[in-house]
Amino acid sequence: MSTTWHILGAGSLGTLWATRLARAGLPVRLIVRDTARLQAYQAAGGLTLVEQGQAQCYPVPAETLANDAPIERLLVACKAYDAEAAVAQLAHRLAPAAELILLQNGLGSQDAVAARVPQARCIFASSTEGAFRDGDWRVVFAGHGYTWLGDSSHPVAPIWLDDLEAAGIPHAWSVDILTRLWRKLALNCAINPLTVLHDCRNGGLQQHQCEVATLCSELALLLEHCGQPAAAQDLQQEVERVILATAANYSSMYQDVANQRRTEISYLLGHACEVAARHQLVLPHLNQLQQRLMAHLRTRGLPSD
Ligand code: NAD
Ligand code: KPL
Repeated sequence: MSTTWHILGAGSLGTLWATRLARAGLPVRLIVRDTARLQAYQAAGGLTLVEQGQAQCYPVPAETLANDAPIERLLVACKAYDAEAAVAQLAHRLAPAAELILLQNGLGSQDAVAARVPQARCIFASSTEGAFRDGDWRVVFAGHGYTWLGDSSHPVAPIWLDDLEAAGIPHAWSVDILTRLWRKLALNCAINPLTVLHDCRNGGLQQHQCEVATLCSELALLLEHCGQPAAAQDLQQEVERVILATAANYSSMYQDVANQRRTEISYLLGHACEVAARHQLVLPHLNQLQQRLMAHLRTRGLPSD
């Protein structure tokens, strides 16, 4: 009998994972905040995944945070700023050898979650898949990608990677997951805030090459100082490549701001600046970027953390 996948966070990525696991016949349970959300979910009849224009509804069973059945495997699919508090509400339900898979972008939230549940194994993930909600309990699979998973304190891959194989979730076990997360964080720091401040698509940053290059050199310095030299290698070239390859797209942070949604700034640029300060590393352009972005968010009435 397979272990149940509990999914915390019925948003874009949570739904993308829940529906594919359920489609493969694996046991999945969705965890929603409260009875009102549970009733709304039950009225909808399940989670809908839209792929290549085709919508399919999956009646994944759901429960509230208040349910007290033990949890052995938990996919944490909340935003970085919600992850720690959401997991804290479930900590008492975790079985002794529970495993958590943390899908959050950026860095900082994973360590906060791990500190809340020291008895559990926390597996970090970095995903390039793309999905967005086009209605309550409805998600559009927008971009095929890959998910790397890893555990820097215990490099042996878990057997449930077979479930991901069965569900058609493209993935790989990574022995250097922190390097991957730092590299993605650096890419996001070099691109996303500037797209917000210059009000442009990723491709618009081709008009701001000097600014991008200066940020890349400060980010590379930071990565070298915090024990991640591999993540620093050819950073600027990769940033330029991503800007070209995604020229027509709006960055995720741009989309958050445009839709009046809280950003994950504290786990991206905020985390970079915090780690730099801890290493007494002076990175003036990165700090100035953080200040400009925070001021911009405040003028839009959005949280600056
Ligand atoms: P989302 O906002 O669509 O979904 C998060 C869900 O978590 C929401 O439904 C929210 O209500 C729920 N939630 C928050 N706190 C909760 C609580 N206490 N109890 C129950 N539910 C709770 O977010 P998303 O886009 O799926 O992103 C999740 C993470 O994955 C982010 O860190 C994001 O950066 C990362 N990511 C997203 C994508 C993507 O394409 N969407 C791609 C790569 C990485
Ligand atoms: O991941 C991204 C995002 O928009 O969050 C890219 C496309 C790499 C830009 O930083």
